[in-house]
Order: sequence, then C-alpha cells, then structure tokens
Amino acid sequence: MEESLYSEFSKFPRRRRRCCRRGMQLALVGLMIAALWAGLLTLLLLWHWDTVRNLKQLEEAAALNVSQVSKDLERHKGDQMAQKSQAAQMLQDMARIQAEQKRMVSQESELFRNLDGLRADLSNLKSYSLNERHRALHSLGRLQEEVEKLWLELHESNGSVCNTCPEEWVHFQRKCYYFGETAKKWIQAKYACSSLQGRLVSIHSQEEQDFLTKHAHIRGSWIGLRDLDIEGEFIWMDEKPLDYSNWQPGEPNDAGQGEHCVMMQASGQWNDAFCGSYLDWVCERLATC
Ligand code: MMA
Ligand code: CA
Repeated sequence: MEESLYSEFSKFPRRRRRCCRRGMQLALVGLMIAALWAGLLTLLLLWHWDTVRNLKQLEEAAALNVSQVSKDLERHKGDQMAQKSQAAQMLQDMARIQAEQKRMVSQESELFRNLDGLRADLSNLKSYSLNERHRALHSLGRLQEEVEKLWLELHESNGSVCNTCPEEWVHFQRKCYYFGETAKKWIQAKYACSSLQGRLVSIHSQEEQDFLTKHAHIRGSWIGLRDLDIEGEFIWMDEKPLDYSNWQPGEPNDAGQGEHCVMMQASGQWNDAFCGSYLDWVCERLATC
C-alpha cells in the first residue's frame, strides 16, 4: 500500500511538490509564532495577576496603615485635649498661687508694721516704768529722811537720851555708824546702806570727823557727798547744807575722767574720786532711844 502511495505521490509534478513544502514551512512558522504569542500572553497574564495581587496587598496594608494612623490621630487628639485642659488647670492654679502670694506679702508687711508698733510701745512702756521706778525710789528716800528727821526732833523735844544702835554699828552722839569693808562703787555703797536701814554718812562737825578719822580704813571709804548733777556743787545725802568740810589740800579737783563722788582717805581728809572706784564705805542711822 505504501508503495502505492509513494507511487501516487511521485506521480505529481516536481513544481507542485516544492509548493507543498513551502506551505508546510509557513504553517510551522505560523505555529511557532502562535506558540510564542501564547507564551508571551501567558507571561503577561501571570505578570498582571501578580501585579494585581501585589496591589491588593499594598491596598490592604495602606488601608491598615490609614486606620492605624487615624486611630493614632484620634488618640493624639485626645492627649492634646487632656494636655490643654491640664494647662488651663495649671494656669488657674498659678493665678491662685500668685494671688495667695500677694496676699501673704501684704500680710507680712502688715505684721512687720504691727511688730514695729509693738516694739515702740514696749520701749515706751519700759522707759515709762523706769522713770516711774526712779521717781518712786526718790520719793521713798525723801520719806525715809523725813521720818528720821521727825524722830530726831521728837526725841530732842522729849529731852530723852537716844544711844541705842544695832549690832555691828558704832554709836557716836545721836547717830550710829557702820563701817563697810567689802569694796564697792559709790552707788553700790549707797544701796548697801539703804539695805541696812541707813544711808551713806553726812559729816557736819569736827567732832564727828574726829570720830570717823579714828575708824578710817587704809583703802579709803565712800561718804554721802557728791556733785553728780552740777560740777562743783556738792550735796550731802541727808540734804543738810555743806556746813563743815575736811578736804585734803588741792581737792576737790575733778581729776581724770571726772570725779563726782567723795571719799574719806586713811587720814580722814576728803577727796573727790571716780564714782566707779571700788572702796570701803561708811553708813549712818539715828540712834534709837
Ligand atoms: C590723786 C589726785 C586726786 C585724785 C586721785 C585719783 C592720789 O590722788 O589727783 O585728786 O582723785 O589721784 O586717783
Ligand atoms: Ca580728786
């Protein structure tokens, strides 16, 4: 049979056979081109699907991001609001604190003013009470002296002999004398005599001076004579006039830093001396009957 086909085929003329081969070649080329196109299309399709898939993923991610960002934005807005209200609160607090501070400053200055007023009142009160005390002490001294004078006058008018002295006091004529031996300033000696119900001695006669000279101390003793108020104007503690004196020659001289208190030296003579010097002292009081 094969042999018959071939024989049939071979029966065609040679030109017709060439034409057939070319057709086949063309068909083959067409087939190849079609296959290439098909492959290309398939690749394109695959690339397209892949791109679409990627785009979808990107879209989803973007949507996710957008929702995340909007959530963050919301949260941020909320935070911002809270911070704003906090800031407003803080401003209010600050204004309140400033007002409080102002009030305290004005209160403080008021308090200082009051304190100054109180201090002034206190110092006024102090100086007032000091003045009162001095006045009272002065009046008391005057009263004591008055009483002593009255006693003296009373006994003199009665004609009775008054020669009684307390222990440690020495009697002479109508008076008793105490010879203090603990060195004191003039003012301290004055107070010491007062506390012994006496006063610093006032000397009014040579007899009295002679008696005192016999008891004079080596260190020297304060007596009740001073020129504290007016320089050179000497006043006795008993307020009697300066009717007798026994100054050492050249005294009183108000030497050095000022000498306004009188002392009796070991010789019995008087010298004006610095009132702050520490000396012995002599007190007197009236003898009792
Ligand atoms: C001298 C004499 C006095 C004076 C005393 C002060 C020793 O005497 O100047 O008048 O009071 O010094 O210490
Ligand atoms: Ca003197």
